[in-house]
Amino acid sequence: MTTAVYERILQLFEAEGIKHLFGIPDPGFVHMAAAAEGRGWTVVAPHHEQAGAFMADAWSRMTGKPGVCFGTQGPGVANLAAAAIVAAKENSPTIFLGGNRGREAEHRVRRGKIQYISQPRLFEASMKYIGVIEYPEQTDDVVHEALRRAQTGTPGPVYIEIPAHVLHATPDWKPVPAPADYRLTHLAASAPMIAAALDLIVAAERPILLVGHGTFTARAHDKVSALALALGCPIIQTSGGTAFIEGVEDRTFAYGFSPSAVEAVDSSDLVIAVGTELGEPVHFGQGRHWARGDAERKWIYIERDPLAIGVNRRIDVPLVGDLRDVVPQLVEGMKDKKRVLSTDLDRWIRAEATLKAELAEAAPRGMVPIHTARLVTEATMAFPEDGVMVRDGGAITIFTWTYSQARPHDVLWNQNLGHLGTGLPYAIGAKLAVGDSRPVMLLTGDSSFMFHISELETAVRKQLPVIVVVSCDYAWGLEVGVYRRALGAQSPETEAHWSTGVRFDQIARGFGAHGEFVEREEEIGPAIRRALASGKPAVIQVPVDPDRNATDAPNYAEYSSWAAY
Ligand SMILES: Cc1ncc(C[n+]2csc(CCOP(=O)(O)OP(=O)(O)O)c2C)c(N)n1
Repeated sequence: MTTAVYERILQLFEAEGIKHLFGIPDPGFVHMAAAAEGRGWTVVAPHHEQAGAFMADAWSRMTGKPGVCFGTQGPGVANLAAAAIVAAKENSPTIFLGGNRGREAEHRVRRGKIQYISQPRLFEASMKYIGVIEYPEQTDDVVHEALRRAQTGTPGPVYIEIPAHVLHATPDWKPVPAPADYRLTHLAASAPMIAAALDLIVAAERPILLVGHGTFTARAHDKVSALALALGCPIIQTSGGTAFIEGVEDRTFAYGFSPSAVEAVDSSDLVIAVGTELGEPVHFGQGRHWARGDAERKWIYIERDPLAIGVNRRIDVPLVGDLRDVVPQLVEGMKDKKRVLSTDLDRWIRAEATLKAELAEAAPRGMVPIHTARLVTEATMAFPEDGVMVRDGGAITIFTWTYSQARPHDVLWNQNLGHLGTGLPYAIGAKLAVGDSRPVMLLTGDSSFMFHISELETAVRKQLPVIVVVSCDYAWGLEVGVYRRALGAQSPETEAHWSTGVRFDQIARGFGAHGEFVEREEEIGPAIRRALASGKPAVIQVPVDPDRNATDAPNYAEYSSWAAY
């Protein structure tokens, strides 16, 4: 066998079901990229390595597998370093591959080494593992350790450096092992802990399920819906877990933003928390909406990392394990148990439906430029069947909490770090994961869209018909309100930092995408439908009233309460 290191790495990833690669090829990666294409992989060259890493992250979120991106020695890796911070904060098991010159450059005592930096240290703060393949024979060990660490415990990014001198070596290889041969692929909770959890469940009168980001990135939608149905209880979404699970959409309420959620949380006597860090946006499960009844309320926490237990709050029954294994254990255990189903659930469901209908009416109509609340209402009413929603921006994101009329089964946004510019790359990565089976729609602020607008070309080149709806106030919307509140005055730089003449629809057409400029609310839905019918990537630019966008963000007090805990 004469397989080179670069191809062996691909074989090791294939064993994990990975066949997508994101990066800008250079001499260090051109062989790997070509070999990947030859092996039937999809190779995507973005216009910025950071965007490539975001695409890999989104692909991972939609498949439950690690995404893989790469950066060329020096500058490519420098661009990846910022994305690594984002991946770490988002608990994303993205694998970052870095090229580098041969290892003799590392300790060569010279100044002015061209396109060379000592790269591993750039990632020390963000990576769960850093491995340099110093010798070709270490390839399997390093790649397996990376796959192991990225996917064990709390998921997170890893960095593998492949110096030029090992890339083309062809040592003898053993057969490629299956994942279960080198890492833990299942982790069920212990029987006594499951029994203790079932005792709490049977004794509870008003249980709730608190569902976070991890539920969706683990692709455990069905398993968690079975638990919600068995419990007969509401699902409360964390700010990271804003998707709706098929079949139980109507009993799903957003923590803090939905009065039904607030009432369900306040009156609950048992919380079963799944796929969440219990972070600041849920007030650590103990402040604000939880405060009343906190001492009596019981907690079951399903979590992969034993070190997370008891940190943000006291946990009565920790179920340490992979939620994909533990949730079915609970469902199975409940089969022969009698449960009284919540009598309030129907009332909460009706209240939520009434509220959503009232909000759809209340969102101001007839304004030109359009009110952001009306844009969100119309765009989410036209949200395509079984679509994947991607969110990016400031004010538009906050308006969406309250006004969204859609109940997407997957929502991607940068929740933990709040990193703008992820929207278009996430949409592209998600579309690559779902293919033709599901549409993908991004709702974004205009400034956020500008970060990686060049990736429209990538979407066109790779024939990925993502729909982008741009809320356009020609400013850093949310920050305009912040400046006004802080300074009591307008700030030239936040309010007029770019020309009001920017035409995203024309930019889109310039890239070969479909573009529409929509000034009237009644045109938003038809424009989204035309965009879907075009079969192309599409940008729908909707100018919004900049003052209302800056100052009318609803439920702002709830949003700003996050950091208070
Ligand atoms: C990378 C990054 N830089 C800066 C910020 C701070 N920030 C949060 S919201 C916002 C304004 C976003 O403006 P826009 O995309 O136009 O959305 P809008 O607020 O108008 O909906 C900024 C600058 C951030 N979250 N991320």
